[in-house]
Amino acid sequence: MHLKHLCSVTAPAVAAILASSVICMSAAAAERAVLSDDFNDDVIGNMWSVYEPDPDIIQVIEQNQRLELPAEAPGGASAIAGIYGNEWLIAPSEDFYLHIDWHFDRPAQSGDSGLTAAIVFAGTPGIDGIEFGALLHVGSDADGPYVGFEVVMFGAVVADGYDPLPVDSGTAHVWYDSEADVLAVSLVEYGDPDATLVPDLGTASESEGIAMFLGGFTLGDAPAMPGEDAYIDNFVIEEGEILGWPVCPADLTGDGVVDVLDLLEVLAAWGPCPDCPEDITGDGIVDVLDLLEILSAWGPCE
Ligand SMILES: [Ca+2]
Ligand SMILES: [Ca+2]
Ligand SMILES: [Ca+2]
Ligand SMILES: [Ca+2]
Repeated sequence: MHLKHLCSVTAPAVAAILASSVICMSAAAAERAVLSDDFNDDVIGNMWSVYEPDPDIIQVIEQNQRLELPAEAPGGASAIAGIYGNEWLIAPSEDFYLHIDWHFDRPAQSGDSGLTAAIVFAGTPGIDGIEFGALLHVGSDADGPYVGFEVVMFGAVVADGYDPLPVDSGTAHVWYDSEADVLAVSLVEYGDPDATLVPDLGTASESEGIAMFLGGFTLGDAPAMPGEDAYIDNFVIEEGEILGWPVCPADLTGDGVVDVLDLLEVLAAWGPCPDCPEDITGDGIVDVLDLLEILSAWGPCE
């Protein structure tokens, strides 16, 4: 996370564009989310697994309708905390588009700390995979607030770029062209011509999928970072194919339990319904077979 001095890649004028990005943020709103989380109900929920090995130093908490990452670094301790996809992966065989809102309070920060969104290639969708992926982060270090990215392969940084961070909030955009096998990251918008490009994503993950990690970190000399200073919100995969999700297809409402509310969803969608979640059996029609799926999955999702 602190490998920023390797090579200063052609850093596009991110900073300049960033300043204007706040205005056009809402234009990138999702039309039809494939998978999303607004972090609004105070429970991290079964879409994510929590990685929080040093809660005395940094925590990940869903509260105040967002995912907060409060940190304290007593005695210069360093740690990372966050959430990663609970056994779901993004298929590298399809194009995908995702975005994440972030807030990092620059005036309060002067040491090594920040927020990270990591696209982790292949392997277990946990933090261990991060030695193998693409990291987008906003943070601060001795030189001040920055926005940066790193591409890490087998533990070595193979590309990185850093620019000053001129704003406290924004939206990170990540999109993937499966044919060209290029991942692009931008704090401005989808299709940003100055986006940072990461090649060979699909190649690196061809047998499995791409995992997501969202989190924060503090690297020792950082001041305390309350949750209001550093948080993530509105994770939205707008397009793409998700592998391994939902864990519980009969839980149509997504509340972790199959009950009468899910049954009502099926009844409300009764009849021909191609590509709709209520068609649990996937035969293009919502009928008694889907109702039976609800009944056989009744109760809490495993
Ligand atoms: Ca939640
Ligand atoms: Ca929210
Ligand atoms: Ca439900
Ligand atoms: Ca059906």
